[in-house]
Amino acid sequence: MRNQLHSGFDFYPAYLDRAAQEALLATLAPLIERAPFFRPTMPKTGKAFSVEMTNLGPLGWVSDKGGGYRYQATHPVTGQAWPAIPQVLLDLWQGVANYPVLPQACLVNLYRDGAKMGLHVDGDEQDRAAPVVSISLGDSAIFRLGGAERGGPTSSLKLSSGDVVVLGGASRDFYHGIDRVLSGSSTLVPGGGRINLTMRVVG
Ligand code: MD6
Ligand code: FE
Repeated sequence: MRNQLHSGFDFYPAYLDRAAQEALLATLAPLIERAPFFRPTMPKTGKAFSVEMTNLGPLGWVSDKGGGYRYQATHPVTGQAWPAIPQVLLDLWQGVANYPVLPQACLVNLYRDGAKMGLHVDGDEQDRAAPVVSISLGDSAIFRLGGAERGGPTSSLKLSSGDVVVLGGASRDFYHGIDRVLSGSSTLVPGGGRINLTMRVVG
């Protein structure tokens, strides 16, 4: 079932059932072992993100004080190329993105105790026509969606394990973030917490 809540913003609750969520996590585990989670830092202040990250695909999103927000082909700690995006994720993209190009990057966000993500626009991709497809696994989270201007009205939406969100059309440039994660609301992720995957065409 697809709900278009705003222009270009599609919400697919429970797109993946529990078995599919477990299978996806099992597919991801060895890839995350090769490309372990790292903690990005803010471009200006060098302050650490509360979210840990890794990537899949030819390009991965990274941030640090020296280099700022960017995409690069290698893991900032291991120096190795990112593992490929698994076929099951490319199939999911083709099922919901309605866009003729495959994603080059899949950012993997890990939210453990108290992690959150401030309001931001995904702005480091040249191809602004391509949507961003997001998959939530594990603990539920409160997602906040605003508009194109910072400081405008926002609404919140609970994202639960297996939910898929597509930010396309006008909503591709909308502010959004994660207010908080509801700790203990899911048993999916070993050790608890939430994993979010966002697939992007970088351009
Ligand atoms: C998250 N998601 O759900 C953070 N970005 O953990 C995002 O920042 C996001 O859900 C672009 C498109 C969809 C998203
Ligand atoms: Fe985002």
